[in-house]
Amino acid sequence: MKITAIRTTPVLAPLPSPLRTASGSIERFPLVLIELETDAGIIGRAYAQAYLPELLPALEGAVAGLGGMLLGQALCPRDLHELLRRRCRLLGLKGLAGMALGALDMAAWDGVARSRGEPLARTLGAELRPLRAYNSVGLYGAAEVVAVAEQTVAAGFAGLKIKLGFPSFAEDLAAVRAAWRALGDGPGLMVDYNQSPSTPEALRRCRALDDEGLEWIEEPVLADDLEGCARIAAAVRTPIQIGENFHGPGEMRAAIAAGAMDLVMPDVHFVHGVTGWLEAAALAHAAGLPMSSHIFVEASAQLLCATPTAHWLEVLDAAGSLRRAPLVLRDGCLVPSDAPGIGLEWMEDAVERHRA
Ligand code: SMN
Ligand code: MG
Repeated sequence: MKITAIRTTPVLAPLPSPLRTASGSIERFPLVLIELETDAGIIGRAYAQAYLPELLPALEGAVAGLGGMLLGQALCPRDLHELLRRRCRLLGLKGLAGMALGALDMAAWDGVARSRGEPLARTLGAELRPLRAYNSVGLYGAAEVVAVAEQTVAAGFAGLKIKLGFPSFAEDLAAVRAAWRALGDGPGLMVDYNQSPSTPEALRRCRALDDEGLEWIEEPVLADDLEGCARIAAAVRTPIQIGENFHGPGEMRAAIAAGAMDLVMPDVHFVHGVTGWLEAAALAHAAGLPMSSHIFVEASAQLLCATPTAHWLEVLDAAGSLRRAPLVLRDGCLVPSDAPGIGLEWMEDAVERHRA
């Protein structure tokens, strides 16, 4: 089976509500939808995301440019991954090049699974199984977070992640305690600083949160401050979680070597796709690190089934407004799609409506 075409569609996918973080707000998710077509009529689907709408044209250009290198190649995801890694050797695979690699890799693996008529997890040799899921939301003060926590309980999630990083720690703590009161003794609670505090301030705030019973504290410092993150992980009992900003498995390997965290959560797109995720999952297994996902809920649900140290699945449904199949949540777990591939079928009218 050979690749005959790569099509890209830029969209601004609406979210149910704006996603405020201490490091910026997202109103609509800038996505590049990808179709990788083969001479057997199979179409592999995936998407890339850019956070910033202003970068959507550049991301689409990177996907189309690297995608063009795959035309005429056999649909063998590992070989395609290696071809692109070699071609990008001089440039490096951080930023847009790595993001394009990751998205094309996902589309290729989706195509292989579709050609076999099976969900991606089975192509990877794993059986589908329910995955403990948490509701991932934005930055809410103590007053607004109550309704969000109540909705989380009503929806049946096993956990809730709220973002922190208010100007004062008192506001952080008030939001945590208000969320806990509304959650009751059911779901777990995680917090995410999105790299916003300085390292000294992060150490102060993480120490002050240490007795709040949190599942984890995420990205307390800048993603590339591995030494600072390691100091915080050593200083507090609450698990420190990072990973969404690992650009490729190599950055995860460096973070493990630095002892930077207690938990990992690679982003399947940034970590260079399914191929990169599988390398990351092996690193986590060897290091004994529980491994969770970051957005990309559809692909992550398939991949966590094939991840030895699978921990939590994040539900922040960036493409939900465009996707035909709704997410299925049961007993605190997300039930992965059993459709062929990753399970990405788009509502064409919604895609047109939200085309960038
Ligand atoms: C996050 C940040 C920005 C967009 C989506 C998600 C966050 C997370 O870091 O972990 O969900
Ligand atoms: Mg995060």
